[in-house]
Amino acid sequence: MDGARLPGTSADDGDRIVAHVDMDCFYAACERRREPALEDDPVVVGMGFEPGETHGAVATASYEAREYGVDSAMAISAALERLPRKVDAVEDPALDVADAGFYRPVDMEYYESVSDAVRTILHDRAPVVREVSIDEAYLDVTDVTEWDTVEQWAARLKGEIRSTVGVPASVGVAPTMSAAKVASDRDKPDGLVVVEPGDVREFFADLPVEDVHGVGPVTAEELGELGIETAGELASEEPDVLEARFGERGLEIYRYARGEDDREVTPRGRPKSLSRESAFTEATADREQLADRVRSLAASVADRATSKDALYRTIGIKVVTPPFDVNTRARSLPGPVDEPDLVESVALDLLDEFEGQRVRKVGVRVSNLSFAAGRQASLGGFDGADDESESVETTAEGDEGDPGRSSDGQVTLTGAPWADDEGADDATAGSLEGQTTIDDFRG
Ligand code: TTP
Ligand code: MG
Repeated sequence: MDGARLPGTSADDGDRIVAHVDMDCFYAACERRREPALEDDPVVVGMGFEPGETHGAVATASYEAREYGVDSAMAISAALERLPRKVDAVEDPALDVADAGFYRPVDMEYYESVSDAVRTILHDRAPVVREVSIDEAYLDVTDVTEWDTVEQWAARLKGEIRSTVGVPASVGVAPTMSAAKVASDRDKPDGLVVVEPGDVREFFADLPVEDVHGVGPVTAEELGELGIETAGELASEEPDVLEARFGERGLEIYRYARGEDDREVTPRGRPKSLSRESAFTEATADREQLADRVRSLAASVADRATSKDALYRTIGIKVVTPPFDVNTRARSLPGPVDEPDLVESVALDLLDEFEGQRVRKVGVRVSNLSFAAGRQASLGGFDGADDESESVETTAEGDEGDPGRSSDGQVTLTGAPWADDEGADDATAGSLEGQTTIDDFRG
């Protein structure tokens, strides 16, 4: 990948091979699985819908139904205007049966069972799986395939899902989670798109800004007002313009648009690290103000670790100084602990190095996590319900490398900025600073 890199980020994009699997028109595909006669016809699945009725909303529509303009979230009544029911078309000479579809009510229990079957295959085939919704998951497949064989690998995975479970999937493969997600969407249905390391920035360039991770409809509209329509334009905007308009989040979407995404695929409930960070309205060098903020972040992180039964061996801070310099410092302990006081004292100690410097943002992080035996964090289901909050805590590893040793045998780490997974750390900043919104952040 070309373009500027943040200090400490990996120089090699090819580090990880990430696959994103997203099932095609999932609920409709499930309906077809148990009712094969629906195979080539338009199928609409309605939420709050009952056969013969016109109320409810479209949960999903098969690709054939989408050609009639039927799509998720549309009222069933509106969908029926575009695509009448087969049964009605049979009886009404004014309607053409060929231009009519099948309408089915949502049956979550059944879809969950199909999802479970897909999930079993994903876990069989990939060492690291992160389920994000009923029909979507990220896989880290670095250890089971190579860049020059990953296309066949992914094709086999799709084939296995299709032949074993009987539903179609689209797969995107890329060196980052956000590129993999966009790639899986690129050639739907039954798609398979591989974005090789080095091609990520180019792959993003012509995409609409909405495709950039963290950019929802509201942000996209505001970017439009700045004349930014594509990810490529976002990637070449001046970062301070974006920061002035969107705060810290402007820098995040800027990085994502540049293909920079060091989030790591982690199984749900088992984060690699837990972190909290918080921005100041104005950069400050005030020692007490900084220490206060670090104390409250340390308490929050330690609390989080305790509630997850996580023990940590490394405690770190992140200090962002103007203009956008991200500094991380960390210290490793002789063994894993769950000691909130230690998180605070180590974090404050590490902060000392920045005495006198103006700081715009601070963060506290615990990493090198292990989980208390017998009290494992749940790996969760396929429903994605707690994904947002979980991703708040999931930050990239990558700063564990190349440690320098200090005299007392503890390890001091410096290096990579933390990934702000899902941008949700700003939600925390908001709760402390009372000013951040995450209105249009998508998972
Ligand atoms: P999606 O993966 O967004 O959609 P999809 O699988 O139907 O179609 P695509 O081929 O574009 O991936 O969502 C998965 C399921 O979630 C979908 O089948 C139905 C449900 N869903 C809703 O109930 N309401 C919605 O607004 C959306 C978008 C999805
Ligand atoms: Mg889908």
